[in-house]
This record gives sequence, structure tokens and C-alpha cells, in this order.
Amino acid sequence: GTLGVAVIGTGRMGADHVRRLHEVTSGARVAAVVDVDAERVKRIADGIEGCSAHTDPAAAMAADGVDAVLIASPGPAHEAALLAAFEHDLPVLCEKPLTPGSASALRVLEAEQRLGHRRVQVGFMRRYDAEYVKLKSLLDTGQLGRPLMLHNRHRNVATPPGFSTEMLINDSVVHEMDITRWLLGHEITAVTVLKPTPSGNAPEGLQDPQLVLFETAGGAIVDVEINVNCGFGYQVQAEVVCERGTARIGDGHSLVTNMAGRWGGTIAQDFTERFEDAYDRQMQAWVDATRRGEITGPTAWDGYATAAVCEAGVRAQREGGRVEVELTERPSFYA
Ligand code: NAD
Ligand code: ISE
Repeated sequence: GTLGVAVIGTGRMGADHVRRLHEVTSGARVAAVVDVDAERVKRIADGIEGCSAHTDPAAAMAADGVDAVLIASPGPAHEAALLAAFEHDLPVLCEKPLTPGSASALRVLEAEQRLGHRRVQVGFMRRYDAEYVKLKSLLDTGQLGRPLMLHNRHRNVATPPGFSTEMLINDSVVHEMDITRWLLGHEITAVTVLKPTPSGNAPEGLQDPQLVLFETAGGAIVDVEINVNCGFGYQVQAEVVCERGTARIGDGHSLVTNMAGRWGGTIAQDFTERFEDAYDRQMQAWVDATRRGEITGPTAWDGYATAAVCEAGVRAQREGGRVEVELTERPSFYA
């Protein structure tokens, strides 16, 4: 039957996921919505037939018709929601980060292993972006040879109020941590962060942009320009340099115009626009797998491993120099 989903957190991402589940995804319906803001959650539930409104995640998980959980509350609230979902043995799509910090992520790994079966998919949606999928398929053929370097650019128009220097790593570069591990198939072993004089566009006190370097277990070197107040658009670009060639995505050349002696195109303005298809495909894949009784996509291990890299990244920001990533051994459960 149709998958009844409880959506926890109905802010920017959560409200968009509610719309997606209600209007785009097939085989699913929004059965319950949860937010600490009671008025907001009631307004959203009122617009959807058969959807109940809650301020307590545990109450929503026990509600009628709830078969699965989508977590889109702020990162610090994820651990409690994940553990509650495990108590009800419900499948979960959890927005990144799994949890902020490797200690809490490890507690989630342990709880999932105690259940005896995987329950969590982490919302690293770039793995569902058509361009990244093409890049990964090409690398996997081996035609280009071994990847030597991966160059990334991650630019946002502007940061919301309260966005801190650590969030450049924890909220933004975390996507490149996941995509690096996925594209190259190796864990990240060390992080270095270089900080140019901040842009005049950056709010007072924000160290923006930064150049983040990863070393990987496969010997490839990865650089990330994180530049979150660039002012002109939302851009995510990647170029892999291999032994026999290079491959690059994210140039946004789907429409090129020639007019009045100039050529060009438009640049997306935010992630909901640039990654709309990826969010849609991620949701459909999660719903389809869940209805088959399977869990696919990025795992809780991917959530833990990226949390460990974030910790090294934040230390590298603060202390300077190269910081090694501390990772426990990967349990065979996540092989
Ligand atoms: P937001 O602040 O817009 O929304 C969060 C909502 O959760 C708010 O409505 C808030 O009232 C509610 N909330 C707070 N504590 C709660 C709790 N304990 N239980 C239930 N609801 C609670 O934030 P956002 O930008 O929508 O981010 C939400 C999540 O999505 C974060 O984990 C963030 O990292 C992630 N995110 C992912 C992407 C992506 O590209 N995949 C982009 C942006 C945000
Ligand atoms: C945000 O939280 C995201 O996840 C976006 O994908 C990213 O581009 C942005 O920089 C983050 O703040």
C-alpha cells in the first residue's frame, strides 16, 4: 500500500519535502507532521487530507498510518528522533548531517546494529543528481584510469543569519566529504584548511571563503573552494583528474544563448533549484525501496564517517595545519 510518512521538522527543507511527498512522489503520503512551532505544523497539516499535526516526534511515530519517518529538523535534534524511530522499528530518511559529531553518530550506528537490520538512509542527495551519477558511472568504467585529484567548487549566494565559520565545514563541505568518498570509493584520512582574507560580502566575523584539502586512503588529493557569500549564484562543480583524462560537471550549460554580441546562460540561485531533481529522485528511491522492504542509498556509516571528517575539518580550521581523521573500524553490518 501507500507509504505513510511522518515528517519531523517543517522548516525550509521539511516544508519542501512535505510538498514533494504530497505532489511529486508516487506511492507515498504525508501521514503526520511535527514541529516545535505548533502553529506552523497545524497550518501545514490542515492543507493535507488525513495528516495529523504534532509537537512531539514520538507521538507522531505512534500515530495512525505512519509507516516511515523523514527527519528534517536541525542537526542537533536528529539523534533523539533517530532513536525514537528505531524504537518503533520505522525506516528513516534523515537529512544530513546524520548527527553533528562522531560520538553521537556512533551511538546511532550502535543502536541500528542492535536492531539487527538497517533502517537509515542519510539525505546526501547529490548521489541522485544526474550529473554526479554520470561522473560516477564514467569513473567506475575505469576508462580514465585512476583518479589523482578532485577539484570542487561550492558556492552559495549568501548565508542565512547565524551561519558560523564551523558551519562552512559541518553544513556545506559535508556534501563534498560524502561525494568524495562515494566517487573515489575511499575514506578521507586527513584535512587541511586554508583561509584567505575574508570576502567583503561575508558577514562580520565569518571566515569566508576557505580552501579545504582532503587526503584519501586511495592516495588522491581533493580540494574544495567553499564560498558561501559569493553573491552571484549557487554553483556546485567538480572536476576529476585521472591518469588518462579528466571529467567535469556542474557548468550549468544546459541552455546557452547568443544575443546582442554576447553569449551566456543563467545561474541557479539556491540548492532547492540546482538540486530539485536530485531531491525528487532521492525521495522516490527511498519510498520505492521502503515499500519493497529494503534500505538503499547513503548509510548511517556514511553519516558517521562524514561526521568524523567534519571534526577533523573544524580542528584544522581552528588550529591550522593538517589534522588526521579518526575513524573506528567499519562494522561488517555496513560492508
Ligand atoms: P530550518 O531551520 O528552516 O527548519 C527546521 C525546522 O525544524 C523549524 O521549523 C523548527 O521549528 C523545527 N524544529 C526545531 N527543533 C525541532 C525538534 N526538536 N523537533 C521537530 N522540529 C524541530 O532548517 P532547514 O534549513 O530546513 O534544515 C533542516 C535540516 O535539513 C538540517 O539537518 C539541514 O542540515 C538539512 N538541510 C539539507 C540540505 C540539503 O541540501 N540536503 C539543505 C538545507 C538543509
Ligand atoms: C545547506 O545546509 C545545504 O545542505 C546545501 O546543500 C549547501 O549548499 C549549503 O551550503 C548548506 O548551508
